[in-house]
Amino acid sequence: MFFRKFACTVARSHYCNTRHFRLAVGRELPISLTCTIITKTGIQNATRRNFYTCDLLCKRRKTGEEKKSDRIIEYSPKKKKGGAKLEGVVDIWRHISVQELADCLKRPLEDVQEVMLYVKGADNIEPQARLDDLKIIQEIVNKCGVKTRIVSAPEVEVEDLGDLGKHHDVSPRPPAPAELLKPRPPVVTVMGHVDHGKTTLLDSLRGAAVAAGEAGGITQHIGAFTVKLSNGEQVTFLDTPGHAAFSAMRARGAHVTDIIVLVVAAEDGVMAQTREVIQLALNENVPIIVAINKIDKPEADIDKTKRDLMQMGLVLEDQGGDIQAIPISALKGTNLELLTEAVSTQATIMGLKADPAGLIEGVVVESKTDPHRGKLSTAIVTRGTLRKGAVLVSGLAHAKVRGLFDHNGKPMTQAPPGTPVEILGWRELPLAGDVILEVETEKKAHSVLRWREHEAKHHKAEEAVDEIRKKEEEHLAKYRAERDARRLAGKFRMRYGPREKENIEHDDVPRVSIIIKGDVHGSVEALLDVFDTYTNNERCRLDVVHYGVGNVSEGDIELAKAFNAIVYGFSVPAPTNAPKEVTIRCYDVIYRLIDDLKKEISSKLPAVEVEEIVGEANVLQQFFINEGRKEVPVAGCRCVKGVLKKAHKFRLVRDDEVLYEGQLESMRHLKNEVDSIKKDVECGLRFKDTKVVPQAGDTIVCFTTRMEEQQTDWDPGF
Ligand SMILES: Nc1nc2c(ncn2[C@@H]2O[C@H](COP(=O)(O)OP(=O)(O)OP(=O)(O)O)[C@@H](O)[C@H]2O)c(=O)[nH]1
Ligand SMILES: [Mg+2]
Repeated sequence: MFFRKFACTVARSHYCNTRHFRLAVGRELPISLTCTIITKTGIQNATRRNFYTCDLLCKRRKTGEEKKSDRIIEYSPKKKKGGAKLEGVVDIWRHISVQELADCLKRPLEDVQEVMLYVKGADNIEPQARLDDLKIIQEIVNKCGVKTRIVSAPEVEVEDLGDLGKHHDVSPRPPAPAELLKPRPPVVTVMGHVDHGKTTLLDSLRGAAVAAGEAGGITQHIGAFTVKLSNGEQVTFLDTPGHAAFSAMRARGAHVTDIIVLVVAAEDGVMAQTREVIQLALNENVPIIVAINKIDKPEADIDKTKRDLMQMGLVLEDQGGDIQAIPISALKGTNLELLTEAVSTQATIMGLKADPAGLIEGVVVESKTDPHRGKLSTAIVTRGTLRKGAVLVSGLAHAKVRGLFDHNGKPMTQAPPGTPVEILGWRELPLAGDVILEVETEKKAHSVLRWREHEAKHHKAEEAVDEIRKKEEEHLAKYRAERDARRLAGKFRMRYGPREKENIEHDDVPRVSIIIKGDVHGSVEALLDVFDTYTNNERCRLDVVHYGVGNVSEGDIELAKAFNAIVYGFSVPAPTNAPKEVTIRCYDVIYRLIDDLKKEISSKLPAVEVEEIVGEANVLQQFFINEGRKEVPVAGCRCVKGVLKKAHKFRLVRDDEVLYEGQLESMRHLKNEVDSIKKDVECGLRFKDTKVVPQAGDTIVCFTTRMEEQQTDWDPGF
């Protein structure tokens, strides 16, 4: 019985190990017998083979004395690692912090940190340091004499984090005491309608020629630079685009500025974007100085421009108000000194000062990814003095400043308040318009970002819940209304069979999928704003699969392949090694990109049948002719417009109602069958359908049809 059991055990385990051998020896069984039993009990050959080839069989034979001695089989219990007995269990999770681990273990933090010194890989013993490796966490806990249980990270209560947030987020410092404030250069934003001469004005002020080199002759980026005026004062100027597509950039310009110089071309007067700027200035409560430009042009009308401005609610100095309007010629340099004087005076009146000490504060004007230098942002420092090595936080991005540059790309050692500066060293790309705050250490920056990410996630989750609730309510209301309507109509009944699909994913609506890559954040934002004006999704869907700042990457190309999307690059170079099956189109001018997209959308629209009227005839008389045994009706007509062609289609109209549309059977002039009838010529027309009986007074229209490509009616507003 025992042998049978033993053999079965061996068979079940499908291998022969030391323990079985020991068992056999322990029971004083000869190995050969064990094998016989195994054979009898029908163990597979493979098992037997294993049994015979077991390494223990190769041991030397026992001596007679050895055989006589009692053999004791010892099953030694598994050795415990570390030797210490583990008591109790604590829950651990991946990314647990050292402090959280100490709390779970109910041990002082110092104890845990001391234990960590003896654990390989647990190098960072800072209380907030996160432990990513579960094995290391287990080892720490075991070394503390406790067993572990792996659980998922507990949900962090928002209420708890509310308190934590006070320590983990940063906010601008309270206003500095008056004695610490020092005068700073004014930030002046030049704004106005497209082509009214903003960039030319700034070029004249700083002796540059930016306007001449702009793609498409329009400004498409917000630019920030310092200009030293002839009186020695420094002014920070921001140049903004005037094209309709860049309203977000203009709004940002108006937000960060102290003074707005509104450029209005004297030949055009107040235009759409002039109005937009005036509204922005009024909303942001920013003082305006008007520069009436292009006065050198013969068609310039300064008085009309002033009247236009008055109508917009600007009370100019001439009319007893406080807004200065200076007629200038940016191109010829006329009256530019008067304009700069006005800017200086306005800045002096405003008494612009800032605290140049302490942690810096600033605003991102623009941000971009440079293929060689990495992530960069142009910012204006509003408080403190920015130097290399500063740790900055902006939205969900942070930087350790590696370099500061002015608008010409020259390195700067420091950037005091009111200075525009290009910052190098961002780990993530900050968003244009976001506030920049300096923090003491990188550790602090990380904790701020973690907090903000958590806040953002929480906010998003809340929004999603609201959205879901709203959708649910809408759906329920719709369902109830439909159900009540069915009940009223007596159609309330059980429905059988599979339920109809509510969402048809692959509908027949044509689709244009696109990926957008732009040089700076502002231009991508401007493009997305333009796409928002597209509303014709029921005729052709416009799908923005992905967008981002920087050059077209391999990832973008892969995505384009997957979604069958077109990659549009804006002010970025086209990649040289792109596969042929992916369409990549790069543009430097926004309206050219949009025109191309419009063409693409139009090409997806199905062609429509277009009718072209060739000629028209009046029916003068109805008569019948005999054809075989049948009497068929014939219309005696006169062609009154164009020409009638037998091969084309004909339409019989009576009292504005179409009675028939189709081909002719016969077209006769006098007795002859003809192919066409000219204007003022009489003829007899017989339709193919003999049931159609024309009457005197009817109109017969001859027309052709052709398929014509449709054009999208998308109007992006420019
Ligand atoms: N005659 C004359 N032409 C001017 C003057 N100022 C600008 N221009 C011309 O107007 C055109 C547009 O000038 P820009 O400076 O590019 O205009 P802008 O307002 O910067 O245009 P956007 O930035 O695209 O909105 C250029 O051809 C300039 O040479 C001026 O005072 N007199
Ligand atoms: Mg410009």
